[in-house]
Amino acid sequence: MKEILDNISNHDIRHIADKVVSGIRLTSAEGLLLYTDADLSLLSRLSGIVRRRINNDSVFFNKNFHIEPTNKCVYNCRFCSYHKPASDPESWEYSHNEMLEIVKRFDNKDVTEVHIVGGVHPSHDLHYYCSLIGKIKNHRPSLHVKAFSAIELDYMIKKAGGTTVEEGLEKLKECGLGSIPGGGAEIFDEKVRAQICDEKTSSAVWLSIHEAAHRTGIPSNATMLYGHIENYAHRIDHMERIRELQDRTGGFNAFIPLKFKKENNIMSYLGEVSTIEDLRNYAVARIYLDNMPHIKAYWPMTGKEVAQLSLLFGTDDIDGTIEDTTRIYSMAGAGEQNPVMTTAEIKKLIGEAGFEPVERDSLYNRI
Ligand code: V47
Ligand code: SF4
Repeated sequence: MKEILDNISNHDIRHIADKVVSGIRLTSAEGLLLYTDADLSLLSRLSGIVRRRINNDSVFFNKNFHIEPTNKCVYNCRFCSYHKPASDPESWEYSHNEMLEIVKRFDNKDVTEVHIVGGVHPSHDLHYYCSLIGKIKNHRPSLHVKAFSAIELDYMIKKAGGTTVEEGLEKLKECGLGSIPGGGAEIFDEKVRAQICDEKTSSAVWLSIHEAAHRTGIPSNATMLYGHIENYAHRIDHMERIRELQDRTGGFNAFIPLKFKKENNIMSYLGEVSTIEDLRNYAVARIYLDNMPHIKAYWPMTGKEVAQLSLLFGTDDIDGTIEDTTRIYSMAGAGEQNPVMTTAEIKKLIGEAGFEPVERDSLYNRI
């Protein structure tokens, strides 16, 4: 390592690298310098040091499937390729029975998790979704239900009325909610948010819902939508707000960077950032978020090859088998049109990159 450090000619980057090697937290100014001034090979080395410190050579995956209850949404995020107003002929929604049928399709498979996210339906409230989770858990008690972005939670709890966020989350937990996915975070900077998703739940409320979930004993994930109109300072600000909350609660399991995909949305004109940019971003996230247990490369979005490459840039989780049950990302032009990976394929992908594949449950216990 000394040799690597000695070869760094930029004085500031050398100082940052020294701090990373010594396990000292970076300031936001230093995080920004990593984005702007560090070369890719150094980012790979430094993120590798942090990932090994936290996760050794393990790369985690799980066996899961998705349910997308509806594409009807009261909001109109400019980057979204999925939502439709309730009056649109292309809008759809599943009934509880139809969603239970999806769950039953996996009765003979050893999946451990169902991931449920969709649009923010105008008339479905907390009671509707509690009842759905209850029916799923009744049918298959061992299945972990990871469900509803903070945006859906904000709306469904307000819609039901008469409960605080914390009480609403308690109720969902009693019905069987196991954890909360990381969606809806986008970019926390208020000016950027106003331009890409002005009607949506604010950054402060997103963070307060996750904080309340952690207080209630419900773990969660955090995402960041990057590669659109934001700049590096916005990304560092986003990660800083997550790092600060994680210091207080320790309730986040994973951070998932999501690259903006351009198909079928009104921000298409922006194009997409390169794979190199994705790798830089994974590495900076791994280095900056020193208190985040896992950095996830979500392969249905990145494609299998970029997910594999990202393992050399700090990621240690590639999500799951998916079983061809999600369309949200393929509609935006993501790499995988029919996402499904067998356990053998996942293990091969991880092994080829030089890491140890570890099947996990939703709370990162080894299976
Ligand atoms: O919040 C929407 C993103 C998110 C686009 O917690 C887009 O394990 C790129 O949260 N290009 C929802 N991204 C998905 C999500 C998620 C995904 C995987 C794993 C987990 C987890 C959570 O999808 C939204 C938004 O940021 N998104 N449109 C688009 N055009
Ligand atoms: Fe609705 Fe989510 Fe799409 Fe925004 S990103 S329009 S909240 S489905």
